[in-house]
Amino acid sequence: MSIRAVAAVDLGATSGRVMIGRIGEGRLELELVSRFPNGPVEREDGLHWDFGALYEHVVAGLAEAVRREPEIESIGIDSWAVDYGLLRGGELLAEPFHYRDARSERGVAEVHAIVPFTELYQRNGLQFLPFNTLYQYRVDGRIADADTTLLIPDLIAFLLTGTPVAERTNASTTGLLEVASSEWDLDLAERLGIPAGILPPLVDPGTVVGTLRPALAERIGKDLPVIAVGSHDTASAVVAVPLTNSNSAYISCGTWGLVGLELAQPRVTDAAREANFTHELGVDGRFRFLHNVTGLWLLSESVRAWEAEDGASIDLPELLAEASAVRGEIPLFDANDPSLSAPGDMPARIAALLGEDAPASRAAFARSIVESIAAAFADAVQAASALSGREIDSVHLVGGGSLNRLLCQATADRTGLPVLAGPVEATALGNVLVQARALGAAPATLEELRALVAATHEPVRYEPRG
Ligand code: LRH
Repeated sequence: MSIRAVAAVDLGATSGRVMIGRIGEGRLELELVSRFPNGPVEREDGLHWDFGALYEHVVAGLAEAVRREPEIESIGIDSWAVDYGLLRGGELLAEPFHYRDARSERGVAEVHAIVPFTELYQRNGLQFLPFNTLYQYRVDGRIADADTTLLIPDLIAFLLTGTPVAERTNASTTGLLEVASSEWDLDLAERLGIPAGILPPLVDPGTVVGTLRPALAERIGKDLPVIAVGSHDTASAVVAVPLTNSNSAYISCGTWGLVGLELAQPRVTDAAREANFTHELGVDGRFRFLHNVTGLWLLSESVRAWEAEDGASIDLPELLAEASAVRGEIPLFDANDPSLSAPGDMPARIAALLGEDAPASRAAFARSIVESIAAAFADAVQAASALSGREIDSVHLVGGGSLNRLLCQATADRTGLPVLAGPVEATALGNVLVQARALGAAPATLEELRALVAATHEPVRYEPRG
């Protein structure tokens, strides 16, 4: 067996990266090619993504990847969920909105007036998040002008190849996919005034979307196929959680903390709806039965506010080390409070929730944030266990949060379970694995793929302290 190489584009809400993945001879490795900042940009009509800049970074990163590794055989793209571009005649009609834009609130009220949430949940199995795509579509004035809608990774794949598709794991976050059939719910779309004709054909992870348009093949330096991966970043991350049995919960922790279990069959029950547990589609038709907890967004936005105040950058590891040394009662707040969703002065908004308990020092403040996130993680792990009837005996924590030792230990302490931390780049690894499998360069089952992750990226273990 030889070593095979692919390129993974992984776009998160706070940063994006292009990586080379190498697999074979028992190895699974990533090489970082480029990393670029991402985030909300304020425009006249609300919060958007700077999609033009993002796309340029992707193409430049791919060109650099091929320059470094001419043996690259394919490209896979994943990103955060729910956001989309509208196109007409192959042209983007407007810059995509950011899911944190306030316009979707109106969409929620309008959608629920037509289809009550209990019915929606029965149809799509999705937890309520005010930015689920269907709420955004409902208030998007340009939708009537569009002939196609594409979620962010599909939009990039389209710009690269010219083929419009909807990859299924991410399509499941729109709210327009039936949980029972994993097909578009055209009846629901029609009732909500969303033209069914703009929804592109669904494809499963592992499908070749197309090959690079000639101009892009020239710029990138090679004629390559784009392979659909679990294009929802969380779907790719879950592929690379080194789960060894079904009694482990997972937390994919970056901007968000996605806390839950993998299920073979959906559990669309009243209790799951009331606990706001979702059924996002996973790779190979699995269900990601999970709950969104506001994750490192609380910390990164606080740091951003403090840096603006100081006019200087903050050393995060140093701040976290000081936070670990804080002693005494740590005040907690609800990490999922809706007031913390929009960008802005995060410390002031958290202080408003904490009232007179709000800590005075930044270190104590950071500690409150981390402990509050961990407390919300623990509640969600417990809910996942109760709703599924599974005894949970360990928690895998992957993504950027796995490097945060304070968070990992606090999660172990508050769940009372061992936390197995890492890999930090689970999303990119899942992206690489699904491409490699499609190329015949990786084993067939998710269990075998995860065993390869476990063998090549040994997790760091945190035992709960009494
Ligand atoms: C994480 C994520 C999450 C979604 C949110 C919009 O990056 O994809 O799974 O709920 O972003």
